[in-house]
Amino acid sequence: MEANRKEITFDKVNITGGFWKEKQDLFREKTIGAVYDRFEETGRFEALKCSWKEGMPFKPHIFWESDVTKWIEGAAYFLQKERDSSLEEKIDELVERMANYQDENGYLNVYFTVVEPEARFTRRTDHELYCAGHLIEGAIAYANATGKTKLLDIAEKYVDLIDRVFREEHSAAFDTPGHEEIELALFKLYEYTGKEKYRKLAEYFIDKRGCSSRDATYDFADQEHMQSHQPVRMQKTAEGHSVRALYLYSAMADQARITGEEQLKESCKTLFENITKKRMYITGGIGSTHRGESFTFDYDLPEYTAYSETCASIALALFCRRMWLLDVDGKYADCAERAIYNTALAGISLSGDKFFYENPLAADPERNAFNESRAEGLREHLPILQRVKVFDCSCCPPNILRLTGSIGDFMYSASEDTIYAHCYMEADAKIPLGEKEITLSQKTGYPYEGDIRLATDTEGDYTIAMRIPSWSGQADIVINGAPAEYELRKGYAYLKRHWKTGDEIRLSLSMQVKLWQANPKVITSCGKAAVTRGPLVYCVEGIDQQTDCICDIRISRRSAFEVQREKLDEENTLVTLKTKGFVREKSQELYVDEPLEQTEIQVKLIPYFAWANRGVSSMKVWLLEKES
Ligand code: FUB
Ligand code: ZN
Repeated sequence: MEANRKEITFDKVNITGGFWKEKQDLFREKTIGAVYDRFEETGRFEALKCSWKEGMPFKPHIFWESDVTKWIEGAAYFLQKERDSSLEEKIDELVERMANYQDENGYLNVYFTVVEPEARFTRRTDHELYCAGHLIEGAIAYANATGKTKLLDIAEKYVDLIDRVFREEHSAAFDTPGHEEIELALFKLYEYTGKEKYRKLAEYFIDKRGCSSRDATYDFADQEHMQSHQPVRMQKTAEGHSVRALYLYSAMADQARITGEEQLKESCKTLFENITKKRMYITGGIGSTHRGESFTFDYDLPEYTAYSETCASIALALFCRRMWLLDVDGKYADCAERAIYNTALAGISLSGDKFFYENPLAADPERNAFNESRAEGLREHLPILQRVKVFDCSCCPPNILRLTGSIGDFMYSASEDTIYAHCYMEADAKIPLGEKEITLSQKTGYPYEGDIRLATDTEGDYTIAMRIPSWSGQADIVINGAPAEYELRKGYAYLKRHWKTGDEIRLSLSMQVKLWQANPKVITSCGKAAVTRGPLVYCVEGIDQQTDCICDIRISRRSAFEVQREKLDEENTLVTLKTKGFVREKSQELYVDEPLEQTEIQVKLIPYFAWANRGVSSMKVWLLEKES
């Protein structure tokens, strides 16, 4: 039996400097307000007055409440660190509106109150339970941050109704949510309140999925879309809508941790392996197609039409964080960082107020006009070249807000005698460990630099397990200046000793630039290489290159890379890479039967998350690899 590991949540951690402090400051100053303003302009908050009538603008949408409560959740994570009365006033006003239209019996969804009240709990695909999940998470976050429990009371009253309707009476037209989310929220509510009924309801939804004939009112493809094609414990491959899938897998991992069930834990591991070995972009993006915003089949990872929704990578990171509580293996934090530092962060502009929904691995302005997914001509969020302030379907902006506000969640976990350091950030932390509370302070230039200094202020016998990322190859660890003795297990260096106040671990990770090839079955990436340094995936943007044909750029793994901290624009400094590359001479012909001469150019690469911040430009992650 493995030691019982506990999550260490962000409230035990204070981000004090470096990369994430800059992000959190930006989000506090800009993003919270920017998302609020857009939601105000688009009627999401007005809708909560619950006074819409036919013919009026801003007809409420079935999942507008989830946008609102996700925004509240994100804002609450910032309030947890720094109270702000004017922000709280805004939230209190929204809570008041919700309290006013909550039904006597606890029901809460504005669409099914003013537009189709007769259709409550009749259509599985209509997101009522998804909204309830986000309500729960928002309510817990706000109560935690401020001590104000009105939203939590609203959420609990609604959950009590859901429990009665779904688990006791079976009076809804379906058994399990069409869009998962409530399951993981219910586990959170169970752990927050200690009330068993919430755990039972979460387990009911998970165990019933794929086993209910009342849910099977759609065809097989739809069942896969909602991960209902099989009972969850039989599912071996990640299928269907990628955000739904990863919220489900996250809840399954919660259930496995809480109940100790081995079979469910094995299922989670199997799904993780399928995703990371066969269905995930090198950027940590998942969901290869806009059709159903879904997974497709093994090794299908197209570049230009990658869907790779921001929310899906956030959900993947949430799943990974749960997995490292089940199984301490560095691959989970490797994957979480891949998703966070690349796709999730690409989801927001460096200015903090514009968003991508999809995160393709290549973009070309001309080609984009004919992009397969744009052919439907319907949705503004289908592959776009510049981030926008709001989408019709605005799930991603508040999701990146809540991720960034709670990013400290990804730093540590703990068992009775071991602290696991998973993702590195500059922060102070107070970690409960057995009877003790361990005070740690971390200093680092991560993700641009591989030097991590972790100092303890608490004397005692315990172990600190430092993750050695798989990309780092070589890692040096010294304690108080002397080489450390440690045991290396599944990507963690276990440092066990009698720690004294002021002891400092210094971990030096090699930040060597790496070129990666994809499995030959990834047909669009054959003959190409992707460049990484540390956890960051790099890309080329047309604006920086000495050629207007970036898809012809060839790089070589034998060429040196110059690593430079430099300004991307007036406001943003980041680490760029420069290397020698080659492009072919231009030709007037469409086809030639002699190889075109190649000329040498300098190629500049920037972190993928920073692309599309300097106007419209072409972009590419996978570059042709020059063999000789
Ligand atoms: O349907 C609710 C959310 O909107 C999903 O999670 C996203 O994929 C987007 O469709
Ligand atoms: Zn989204």
